[in-house]
Amino acid sequence: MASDLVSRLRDLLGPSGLITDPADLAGYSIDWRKLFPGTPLAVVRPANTAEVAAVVALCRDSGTALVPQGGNTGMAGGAVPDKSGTELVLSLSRMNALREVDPVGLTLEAEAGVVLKVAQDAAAAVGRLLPISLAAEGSATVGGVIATNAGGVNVLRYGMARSLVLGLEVVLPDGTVANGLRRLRKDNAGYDWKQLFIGTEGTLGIVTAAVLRIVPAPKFSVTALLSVPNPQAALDLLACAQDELGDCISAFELIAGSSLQLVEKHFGLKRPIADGDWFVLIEAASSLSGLREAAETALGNALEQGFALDGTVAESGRQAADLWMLRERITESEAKEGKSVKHDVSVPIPLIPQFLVEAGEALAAKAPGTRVNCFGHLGDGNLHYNILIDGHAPDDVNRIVHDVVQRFGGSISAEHGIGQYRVVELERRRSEGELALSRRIKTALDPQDIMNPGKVLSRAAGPRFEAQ
Ligand code: FAD
Ligand code: 2HG
Ligand code: ZN
Repeated sequence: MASDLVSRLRDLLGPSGLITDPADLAGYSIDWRKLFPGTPLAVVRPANTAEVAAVVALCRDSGTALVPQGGNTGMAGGAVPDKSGTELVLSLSRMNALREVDPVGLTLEAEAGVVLKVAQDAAAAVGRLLPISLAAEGSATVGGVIATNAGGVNVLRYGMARSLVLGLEVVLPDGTVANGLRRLRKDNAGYDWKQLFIGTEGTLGIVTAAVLRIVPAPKFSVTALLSVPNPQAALDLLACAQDELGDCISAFELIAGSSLQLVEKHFGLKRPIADGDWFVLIEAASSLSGLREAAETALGNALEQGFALDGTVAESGRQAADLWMLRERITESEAKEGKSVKHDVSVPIPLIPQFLVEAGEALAAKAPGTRVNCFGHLGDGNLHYNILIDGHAPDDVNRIVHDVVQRFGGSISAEHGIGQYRVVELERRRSEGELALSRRIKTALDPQDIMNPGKVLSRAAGPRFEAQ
């Protein structure tokens, strides 16, 4: 049966569209954190939407599970197959045409496999900005960013990936192509069905192409690194900066001093200001002059009121990039430091200082010896509250932190998604009504449970099929 499918796939896609050699499968089989090793039946690399639809139709007819994969930079193990040797990985890597950049209509149309950085550069080449930025942008793809509803460092100003998607083309689990590649700002004609495929991690269909919103590129920007006495002062600084700079603030990142120490230890990068417990990396951008003066006024006020203790403002693009490098190297430094459990959490912004106190207390009491690596997008209420577990059981540490998150009315995944990493925790913490609704949507679109099964929701063996 499986060999019959593989030979049909070979006929359909030709030699460059199918990988079966175990050595070549390796790179597609495991997530970058090496937490979820899998064994694919094969990897298919269709060259266009029609080929994707034909592959999906073959999978539908044979009941074969499919796992869409973009750049495989996801944080939740969503893009890799299980160990059964029966799941097909569908890589979008050959669908990498950047179709059009429209600097007047402010749109960019790209196939799903286009690397985010390539799309950003294409927008920049005509003086426009694709306003989504994350440390994995050199490998993450347009399709993956949409499928995970990625966030990154500019959400504060421009929103998450969802807010940038104007049009979408998807292949449904029965092989139907839904082409909604419209370039419209306003479109209330019928259901806005594209929302179903944004952030659902390839469990409802395969994104094959998208039209994204771009914006005029700001001409001026200011980047500053400040040390702050505590997280509450960081919030006071945010309010102070918002009073002076308004919606020009494009990034407001909180970084623990211990996170910068990891970056210094593993990459030799030194912060240009004195050591401290907490830091804020702030960026503002505008096309109107006077930004730097406004930023200096805001920072002066913050220093005067004691919200900031020390600070530096980048004098050049190079210095700004160096400040950002301190922030962007944290993930890799954490990986080099040891085994960690990631918590990509959000809580209401004003509650962040108290959340940090209570999460710290819970860990000290129940998992002594663990170390916190905390950094993240303070302006969005999203912290990466990662724990170097030093011998403790990952699931126990996970529950301790998520219990506190739940008490604060927060989310256990602000931007990275659920994948296979957080399925149990999601099902533990979402209300029954919300889970029932999610299962109903999944069953309606994918009654055979062939589209990335076991990701986001647990496999269909139980309630989904019983409900039919
Ligand atoms: P993959 O990892 O290949 O896939 C992710 C999920 O999407 C999987 O479930 C997969 O099945 C599905 N998928 C992929 N392509 C498609 C498609 N075409 N159709 C349907 N489903 C698809 N994320 C953030 O949100 N913010 C950050 O700041 C951030 N920083 C990161 C920094 C580093 C160093 C790294 C390694 C990762 C970071 N991430 C961040 C996570 C990751 O980069 C994003 O989730 C990104 O959007 C994933 O894109 P990808 O192409 O690599 O997707
Ligand atoms: C970031 O903000 C990413 O840098 C990665 O979302 C976070 O490593 C992490 O946990
Ligand atoms: Zn992040």
